[in-house]
Amino acid sequence: MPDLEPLKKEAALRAVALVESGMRVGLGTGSTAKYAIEEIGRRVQSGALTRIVGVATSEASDALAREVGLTVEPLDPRPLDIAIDGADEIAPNLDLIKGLGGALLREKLTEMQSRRLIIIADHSKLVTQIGEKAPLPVEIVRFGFLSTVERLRQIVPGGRLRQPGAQPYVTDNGNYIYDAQLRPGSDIAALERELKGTLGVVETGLFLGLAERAFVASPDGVQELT
Ligand code: ABF
Repeated sequence: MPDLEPLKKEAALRAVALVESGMRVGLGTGSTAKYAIEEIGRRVQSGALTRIVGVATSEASDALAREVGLTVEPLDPRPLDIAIDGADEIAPNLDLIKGLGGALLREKLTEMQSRRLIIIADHSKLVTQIGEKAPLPVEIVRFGFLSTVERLRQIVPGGRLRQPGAQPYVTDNGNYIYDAQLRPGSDIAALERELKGTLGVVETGLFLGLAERAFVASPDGVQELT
């Protein structure tokens, strides 16, 4: 398996090229988004980018952004100009599974307020249909979680609650994660509505119709999906 890290970084550079001075930027979570945060930091430190304000999608990306010298502010009602983030599955129409890293709620809250959502990933995330490779993370409140898990099992059987020791077991928001196994080809828009209407469910990792484009790294280079 070739080392995809340089290619993931190249995908991140392609996304960061869209960042302009004065922008409010959503800063994603994960190993690919890390390259984007580091590059934005380099460009701010060199003066190539000025007046950049970051809004982080996790405690980890907040810490990294501050480490590379970025100004970070909490999410407020002002729209973001652009958000750059990774994904766990990318369908041809840019529907996504995100949040296996546990940041799905803050990612969706942030990225729903961004004028542009740019996804960066390696080609292992590409799927023909959502549900082929990755489980769907569903964030649930801790109180009464066993009852919520039973309700979820009626909708998406075969899933399982993340156990102590899993990373992350508890999200930044103090909630638990149920990893649901989807049937490829199922109606994911209907599933999103059903899951979101389930008592105890906070959010799902389905990001449907939100991404503007994706830069996907592969041994053949970086392809741009729109
Ligand atoms: C975040 O980073 C999450 O939505 C997703 O789970 C994860 C992908 O991580 P990586 O880029 O390390 O594969 O975007």
